Amino acid sequence: MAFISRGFKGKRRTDVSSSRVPPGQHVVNDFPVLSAGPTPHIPMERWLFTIDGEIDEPRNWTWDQFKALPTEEITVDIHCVTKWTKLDTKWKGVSIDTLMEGVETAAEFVVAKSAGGYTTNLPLDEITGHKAWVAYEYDGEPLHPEHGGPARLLVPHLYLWKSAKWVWGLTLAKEDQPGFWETNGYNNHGDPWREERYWGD
Ligand SMILES: Nc1nc2c(c(=O)[nH]1)N[C@H]1C(S)=C(S)[C@@H](COP(=O)(O)O)O[C@H]1N2
Ligand SMILES: [Mo]
Repeated sequence: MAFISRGFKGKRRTDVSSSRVPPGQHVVNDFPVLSAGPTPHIPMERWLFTIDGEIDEPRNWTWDQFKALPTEEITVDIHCVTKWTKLDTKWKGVSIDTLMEGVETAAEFVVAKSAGGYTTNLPLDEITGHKAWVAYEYDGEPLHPEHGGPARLLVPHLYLWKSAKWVWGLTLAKEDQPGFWETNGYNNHGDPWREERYWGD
């Protein structure tokens, strides 16, 4: 249906097909804050990023160790299920490929875990292969606590609820385990280009 109605608007259709804005989204210039709970205060001496679950030797990094890992600068468009899109956001962080280097695992899924208890689930092959980062700078500044600082997951090809703020671990698993929003009505996958917004989309 959406495709047909778009086809009737000859002029706009060109805009739509060349657009970087997924269906149903509009571009914002500000950076809205969306959190299901309060911003957790994380003492840096207690911050520890952990990869556990389906892995022979769990890995972890203190903040100092994490900051010493190779970083990447990423410029990406981000899309929230509440329909805002922000273009060309600039981040610095560590690629999941770097964190997973040399890991042999039978896992096909991960659950990202955050301070405060938020979780979100992802297929492992959608966060590896240069598709996701743990970001700790935004626009050249340390990531603001409201936006997930000290560090958040950044998975720009999926709706932003998959980009867990205050992330401090990934649990590898053979079975998919829906996270916070995925058990509260949001789609299990969340591809903005397919409008996978809610359960059943
Ligand atoms: N830990 C945690 N991460 C979270 C959330 C949350 O409530 N807690 N909200 C998600 C949702 S629904 C969105 S849209 C984005 C919002 O990120 P922002 O506040 O930086 O815009 O964070 C995602 N990550
Ligand atoms: Mo969201």
